[in-house]
Parts: sequence; C-alpha cells; structure tokens
Amino acid sequence: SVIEKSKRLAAFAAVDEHLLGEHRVIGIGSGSTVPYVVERIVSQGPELNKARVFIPTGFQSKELIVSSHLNLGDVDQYPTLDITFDGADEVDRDLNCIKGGGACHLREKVLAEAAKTFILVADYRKNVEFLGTNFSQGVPIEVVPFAYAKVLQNLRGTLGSPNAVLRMAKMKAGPVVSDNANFIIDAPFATDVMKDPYTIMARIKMLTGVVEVGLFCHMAKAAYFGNEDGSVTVKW
Ligand code: DER
Repeated sequence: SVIEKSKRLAAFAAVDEHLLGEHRVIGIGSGSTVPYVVERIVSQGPELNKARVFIPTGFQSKELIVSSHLNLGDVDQYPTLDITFDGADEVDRDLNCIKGGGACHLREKVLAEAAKTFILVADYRKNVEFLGTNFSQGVPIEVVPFAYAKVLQNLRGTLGSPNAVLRMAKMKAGPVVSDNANFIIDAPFATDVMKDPYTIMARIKMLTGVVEVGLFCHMAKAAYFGNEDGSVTVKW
C-alpha cells in the first residue's frame, strides 16, 4: 500500500543518513514502521552488525531484533545508546511528538532519552503542524492500575480532558496491559492545549500514579516522513 511504501521510504532514508559505522549500541522502537528500519540495518551486512548490539523497547521490538538475527542487548548493560530509531503517532513542526499508539511509550521514552541521537520515522499521515490534527484518540498515558480511576477523574476534571478513557483491549476482555503491567489512558485535549505540548505533558506527569506520558518534547534530532509521491520529507 502507499502508506507501507511511505513507511519504508522514511525508514531507509533515516538509516542511510544517520546510522554510521561507528555506531555500536542501537535502540529499536515499536510499531509497524521500525521493521523497515531493521530491514535496512540488516542490509548493511553482517560485518558491521556483528559489532553492534540492539536494545528493544518492548516485546514486539525484542522479537523483531531476535528474528532478524541481530545481537540483543539490555538497557541495564547499555544505559547510554549511540542512536535510537522509533516511530510516532504524530510529529509537529518543532519535532514534538505523540507516541504510545502501541502502548510502548514508557520504554520508548527511556531509550529516546538514553540515546545521543533520537530519530523518528513515519508515514506522511504523522507529519502535522500541531499535535492532535490527525491523531484524535488523545495523549497515551501509562498509569499504575491502582491509580487509574483517580488519574482518569483528574484528567476529566481539572486537566481538561472530559473524553479521557481507559484503553480497552480488542482481543482480550478488559483493558490493554503494557509490557510493564500497567494500564493506558487516552486523553484528548483541545487544539490550543496541544500547541504547547510540554506544558500539558508536565501537568499530566505530576499526577500521582502516572508512570509516563506519550508526549516526547524536544527529544528528536530529526524526523523522516515518506510521502505518497515517493519523496521523503525531513524535519530537524
Ligand atoms: O506506540 C508508539 O509510540 C509507536 O512508535 C507507534 O505509535 C508508531 O506506530 P507506527 O509506526 O505503527 O505508525
């Protein structure tokens, strides 16, 4: 499909441009775009890759590394990474992004922060001026199950997200459970609130019981978007 082609375009361009021979410790994000990142890394050949170690951002990411026969490492062993590649749900003009559509944003943010360079790869739907333009389900928030009702009440009340909801699973009765055994809340905010993502991120993060917020502000060095016409847009 056009969307899959655009994901591949973005991933290939990003790897070709940013993954250097001397890069040894590489963070691999989650979602449906990062498999193309791994495909391009594998194509750099066994010589380069046997000297590298790849750090996953969750179950899916780990499976991808293992099935691609790349060296699997742990963030415990490598608390600092050379570069992390990850997808996004939306990226605004300042490279702030919404992440967590796949309920993996806690470990993703750990590896995004731990990397000297953090690169985003996405299809054209994610390339927006302001957050919330296309991705309308809201800001993903990982919460400890014990606190979810209280956090939900705060979001719907003082935080100004009346439509905040607990993310329910599709193939399982009950809520989505993250790789860290927590729940996810999706909290939509008004357009003007999303024009200052850092402020709302900080306010959400302060709620007791919130583990991590799916707003990544001032973290990415560059974002690559594949376009429908086969071109690539880079924001930095
Ligand atoms: O959950 C996440 O943050 C993922 O990176 C995800 O949002 C990106 O998804 P996609 O690459 O499948 O669009």
